[in-house]
Amino acid sequence: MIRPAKRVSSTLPPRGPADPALGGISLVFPVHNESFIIEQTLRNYIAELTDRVPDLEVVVAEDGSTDDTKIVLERLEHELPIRLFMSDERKGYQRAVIDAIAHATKPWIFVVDSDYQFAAIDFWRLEPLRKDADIILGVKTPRRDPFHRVFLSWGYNVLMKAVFRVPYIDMDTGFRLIRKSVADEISPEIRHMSFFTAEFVIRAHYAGYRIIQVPVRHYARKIGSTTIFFMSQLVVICFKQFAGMLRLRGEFRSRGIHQPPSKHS
Ligand SMILES: Nc1nc2c(ncn2[C@@H]2O[C@H](COP(=O)(O)OP(=O)(O)OP(=O)(O)O)[C@@H](O)[C@H]2O)c(=O)[nH]1
Ligand SMILES: [Mg+2]
Repeated sequence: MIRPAKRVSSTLPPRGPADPALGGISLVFPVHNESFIIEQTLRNYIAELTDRVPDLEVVVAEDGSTDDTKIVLERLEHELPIRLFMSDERKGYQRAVIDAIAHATKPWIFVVDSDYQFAAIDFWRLEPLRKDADIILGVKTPRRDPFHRVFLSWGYNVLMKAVFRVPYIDMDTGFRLIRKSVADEISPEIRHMSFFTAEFVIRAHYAGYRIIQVPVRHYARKIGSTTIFFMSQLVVICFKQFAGMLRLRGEFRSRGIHQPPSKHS
């Protein structure tokens, strides 16, 4: 089993061009209440990738925002090469990502959180690995979140590794490159864990897909508020996730789904 390095390499691989033979990339941003940062995020990623990724599209999937996010996005739609999808009803992170993936048209999908906690140039740490993998996870190294979040996430990942015997240390990362065919196959099956995307990684692992982990830099949220984890909801979220984990394990058992014989990580 290949474990990811414990540090982000100080040498950044060449900043492109992305290998055209491996196919175009849909850059997908889930967005909810990010009015203060979304313009900076979109402009920086588009500036970094437009001339270096031969066949790029940018999908922006916003829903349920109660701040000025929709207005900002409507303005940017006239200026930037984005495909904008908005909805008044809040979908939640997981459903928003699954719906956005359905809108993507390129052979690869680069799903990135829109609050700029990841550097656009770190895309180049993931991109060259496309030839050897179906899913490339950017592991937050080190994770720049409040202590209670880091601790809970650590416990959660340890539990997932114990229950499903998977080698991944950051399954919910908001920085990942996924082969579109894999996303299309796995997404409709996701049903047990509503707040995280770990279920996607576990299902892909058990389906035998190649998953690679790469350390990437992570930055503290600069502005805006936590949209997924409110302290008051954490206990409920943890309980629901645990129940979802058990249901997923039960489903695997009843369907006779086992670990694939050998894995890369
Ligand atoms: N479309 C959509 N996007 C969402 C939803 N909830 C969160 N997001 C986006 O998903 C990404 C991840 O959410 P975050 O709140 O940044 O999650 P986090 O990084 O784990 O936690 P904080 O940054 O501390 O809030 C961000 O880009 C959010 O704007 C949702 O219901 N719908
Ligand atoms: Mg965030």
